[in-house]
Amino acid sequence: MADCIFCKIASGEIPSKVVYEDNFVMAFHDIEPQAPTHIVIIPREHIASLDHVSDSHKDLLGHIFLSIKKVAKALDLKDGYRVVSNCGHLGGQTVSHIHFHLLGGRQLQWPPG
Ligand code: IU
Repeated sequence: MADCIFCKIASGEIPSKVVYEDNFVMAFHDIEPQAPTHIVIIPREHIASLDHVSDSHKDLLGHIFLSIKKVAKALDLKDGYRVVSNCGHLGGQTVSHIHFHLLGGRQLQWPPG
């Protein structure tokens, strides 16, 4: 999508600190980390949010979660981590390209704010 910042990151047009990528997903360091490790995982395909996924995305969603696990292992988050997808305005989503936050490296609290 032309003016989507995460599409531009996925294409390499905007640089990012990539930790993992393949044909379907990209994982990069969040520019405003909320934990010692804060990675954003996105599909290369533009999907606006979790609310916009359909049956046709089942394989992709599975691939995203397997990639998250791979990244967590590569970054040695063996004591635990959190995966979050903010969806829509009240969910706190600020970038309209579906993404998953991988947070770790400190004791995370519950509930989130
Ligand atoms: P949110 O769930 O939509 O609020 O998450 C968007 C995240 O993307 C947020 O944590 C930003 O710091 C992060 N981010 C980024 O890493 N690089 C960018 O160029 C932009 C946002 I714009």
